[in-house]
Amino acid sequence: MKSACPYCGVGCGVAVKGRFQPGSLTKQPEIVGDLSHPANHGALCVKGSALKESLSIPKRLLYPRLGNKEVSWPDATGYIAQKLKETVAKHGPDSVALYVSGQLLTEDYYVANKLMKGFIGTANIDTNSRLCMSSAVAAHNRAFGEDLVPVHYDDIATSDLIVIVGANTAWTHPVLFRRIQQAREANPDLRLVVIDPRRTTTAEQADLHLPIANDGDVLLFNGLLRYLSDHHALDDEFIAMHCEGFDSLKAEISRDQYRLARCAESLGLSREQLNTFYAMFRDTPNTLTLFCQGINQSANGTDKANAVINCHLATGRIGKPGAGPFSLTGQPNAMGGREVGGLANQLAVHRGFDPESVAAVGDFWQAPNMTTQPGLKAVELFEAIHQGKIKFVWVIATNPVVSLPDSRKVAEALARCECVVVSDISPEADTAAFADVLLPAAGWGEKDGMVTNSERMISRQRAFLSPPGEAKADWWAICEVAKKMGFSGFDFATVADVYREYAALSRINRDSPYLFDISSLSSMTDAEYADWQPQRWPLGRESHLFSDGVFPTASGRANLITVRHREQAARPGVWWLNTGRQRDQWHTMTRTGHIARLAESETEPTVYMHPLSASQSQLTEGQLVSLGYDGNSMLAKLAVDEGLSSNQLYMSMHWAGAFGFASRVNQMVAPEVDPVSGQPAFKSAGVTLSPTRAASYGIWMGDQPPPFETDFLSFQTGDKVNLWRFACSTPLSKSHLYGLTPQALVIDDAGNGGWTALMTAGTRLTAMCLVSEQPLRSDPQPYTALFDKAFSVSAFLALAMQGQAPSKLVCSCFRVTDRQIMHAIEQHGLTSLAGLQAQLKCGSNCGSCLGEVKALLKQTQVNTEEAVTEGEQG
Ligand SMILES: Nc1nc2c(c(=O)[nH]1)N[C@H]1C(S)=C(S)[C@@H](COP(=O)(O)OP(=O)(O)OC[C@H]3O[C@@H](n4cnc5c(=O)[nH]c(N)nc54)[C@H](O)[C@@H]3O)O[C@H]1N2
Ligand SMILES: Nc1nc2c(c(=O)[nH]1)N[C@H]1C(S)=C(S)[C@@H](COP(=O)(O)OP(=O)(O)OC[C@H]3O[C@@H](n4cnc5c(=O)[nH]c(N)nc54)[C@H](O)[C@@H]3O)O[C@H]1N2
Ligand code: SF4
Ligand SMILES: [Mo]
Repeated sequence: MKSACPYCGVGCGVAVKGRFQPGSLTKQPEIVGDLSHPANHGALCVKGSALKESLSIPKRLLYPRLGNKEVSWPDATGYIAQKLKETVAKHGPDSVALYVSGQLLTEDYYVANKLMKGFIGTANIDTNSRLCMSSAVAAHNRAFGEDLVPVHYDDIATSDLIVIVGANTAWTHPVLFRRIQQAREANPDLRLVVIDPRRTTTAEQADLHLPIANDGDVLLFNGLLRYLSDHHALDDEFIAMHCEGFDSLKAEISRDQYRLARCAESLGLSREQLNTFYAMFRDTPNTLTLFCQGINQSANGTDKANAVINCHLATGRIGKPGAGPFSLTGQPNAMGGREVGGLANQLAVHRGFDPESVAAVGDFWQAPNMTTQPGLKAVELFEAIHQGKIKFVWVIATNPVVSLPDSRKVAEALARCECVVVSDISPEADTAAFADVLLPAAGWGEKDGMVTNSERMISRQRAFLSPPGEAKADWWAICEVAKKMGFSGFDFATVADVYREYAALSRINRDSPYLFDISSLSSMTDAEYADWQPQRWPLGRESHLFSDGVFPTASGRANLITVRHREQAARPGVWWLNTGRQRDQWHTMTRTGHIARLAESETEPTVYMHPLSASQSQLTEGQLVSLGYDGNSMLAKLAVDEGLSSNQLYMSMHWAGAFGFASRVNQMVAPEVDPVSGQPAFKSAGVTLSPTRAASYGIWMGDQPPPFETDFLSFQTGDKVNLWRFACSTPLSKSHLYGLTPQALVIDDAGNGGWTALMTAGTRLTAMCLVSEQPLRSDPQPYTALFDKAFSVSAFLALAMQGQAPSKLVCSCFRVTDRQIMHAIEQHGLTSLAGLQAQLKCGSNCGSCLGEVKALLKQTQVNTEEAVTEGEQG
């Protein structure tokens, strides 16, 4: 059976082989890449390769809950409907809200939007796409008149210059990155430029990396436009025939700040670096510019995206094979959600709130309470909850207590809210703790529906498992509530019915400038829906959007938007905290945190800084530090990363729930948003950082958490035994541990003043605790093998004697560490990737780690060459 991966916006197809039996996921069936899917041609990244394991999450929500009681679905939906009606009757429709997700299927999204905007009569439905794509959406709307991505994945193969700006594609859209690497192999002229203030894995693999200052993007692209203009490299004819707004933009870029030399200085680049990029762009008509959260998640994210689009419009590099601005979508159905109008400021089928659109959509829905105004955007929406203006909120398929900025305040808002409903698959999602009503959702593999990926390819997710307990599809739950509220128009018998209605609605765009029209699918039969093969819309059209130079604006011309770079105010005493993703985790970890091989690449909440900054601040790797923002603090472990600039810190967004406990990074991120899109500036938080004295550092391994109080705690899933990393501000003493676990055997480690406690039952080791006054440098992983067999102290001592130097997981698919790679290279004198892969297989499955593997090979070669040269000299 064919389906689509539920993680990123690449939208890879998967093939499910064999039959799944509920409760026996370890048996035969396999989930592999779908060779016939146009997005991935069979490839999967490390997260996609772990989909089977992701299905067995430790705790599933199985029954609806009201307070602490399990209730039936009719009782739960009846209660929600009643609450909604009462609240609307008492306080008006704007006192209720839905907060949904780019991980919903199109049909879920459609009915949620219809219920709120047409029937309850409020546009207070926003989505986590606000945190993700809304700046790109706003920029597309401003430039093109409609939220459209004009690029196809196939363009990668015909491009000669790929610019990746504000994206760590090798980690976040790995299968697409692999396609880029394949194109580079096939076309030696294809160059890759990466623009990112961090030297990421993606940047390391580029021909040119521009480590620009934070939020320097508008300056960089306005500077590019200025350069192109000065070098007569603009497409005057395209501008004259197909664009508006050039005069104003031209006046802007004539300002002195956009001269190359000034740009380079402000961006922290050399003139040569900047000139190299500008000249490459000038000389390469087939240019693609890929962008993601380094652009979108910014206080000027919409301007940044328009600065990129301007350069493509002004050079006519749009609507053609191999050229165009390419906004990468984050979530699997962020694009589908934009199409149905899941954002509070969109209506449906790409329409806004102009009277004509409101009337057209309202007529189609036969809506009794059609809303005429945009609703509150995510950050404002939770602010309104905090202020008590919104008294009912239903959160579906997103975890805002972790993922919204200023997350403590979000938690406070939910705690105050009169009625909070949460639909999730996991009872352990942080937001679930605030629910008055918890609804068990059917998850990936258990439900059917459509998704649209980054290149507008519509694919089917298919059910191949029955949902556990009473979990139900989200669209069904929403329709049940709508029906119980007395609304007609939600009586869908199947999910295909929902899709057909949605497709039919898009017919209102037929004789309008809007291009989104999938109405030919409204007559799809059930069998056709079941057999749906991936298709890109506009359906049946191979040529690119805008290939005719016509844009869906009133004039038919695209808008060049005049955007201005503004120097940032200095933030003395404050570190710049950049946040984003790790290769092996998905968002708030509810679906990937329990997979041991994915948990190994970042094992605890970690804040990274440049090694020189660390030594200047007298900080050492592995020590506990405290970040501070707005009177709050948060603990994390310090690690060094040479890819960061001296004032920059980096932390991943993932740590949450039972993995990161108190260390959730968004407690440290101010709720600053882009004024146009409302998207939060997650990439430029300002924090203080100070060392925190820990008297004991340790790792507890066992089935149960450590039985003592800790001041810092994080959890890592292991496959032999689980690991808790901790730190205590008062020393953890041996006698204290004896008191708690009298059967402990304690062995001193004379080397570092630490000790190890071993807890046994019969011949089995049940728990082990490594403790030190200093940050632990040893790798606990080898010790986990002790839990696998009959225990002997000598086995422990043998491992301890070897000294377990820290190592880092490089290849998650085959679980190969950097130490193993270095060892293999040295042991066997390997010089090639093929030779290394013959030994260890690293990087031979999903390829996400190839950059790191190659870097290690190169590093050892450099070391060897140095040794040889030194030898020769000597
Ligand atoms: N492994 C993994 N993959 C994922 C996800 C996941 O959770 N895990 N989530 C998916 C989702 S929803 C999304 S939205 C995407 C996000 O995909 P990406 O946007 O590629 O990922 P991020 O790590 O958020 O950030 C991208 C980069 O922006 C850089 N950046 C920060 N500030 C600036 C700036 O001012 N200018 C520029 N040019 N760059 C800057 C950061 O250093 C970072 O490397 O990933 C998707 N894929
Ligand atoms: N600091 C910082 N914060 C960020 C970002 C950043 O880069 N830095 N990135 C932002 C971005 S781009 C994004 S997209 C967000 C993501 O943030 P969230 O959307 O909050 O993260 P997820 O963990 O994906 O949350 C999805 C939830 O839905 C549940 N779920 C899974 N499947 C289903 C289902 O079928 N139905 C239902 N009802 N529930 C389901 C999961 O268990 C989980 O609790 O984070 C944003 N926050
Ligand atoms: S790149 Fe990875 S996470 Fe993204 S859709 Fe493909 S397999 Fe899934
Ligand atoms: Mo996202």
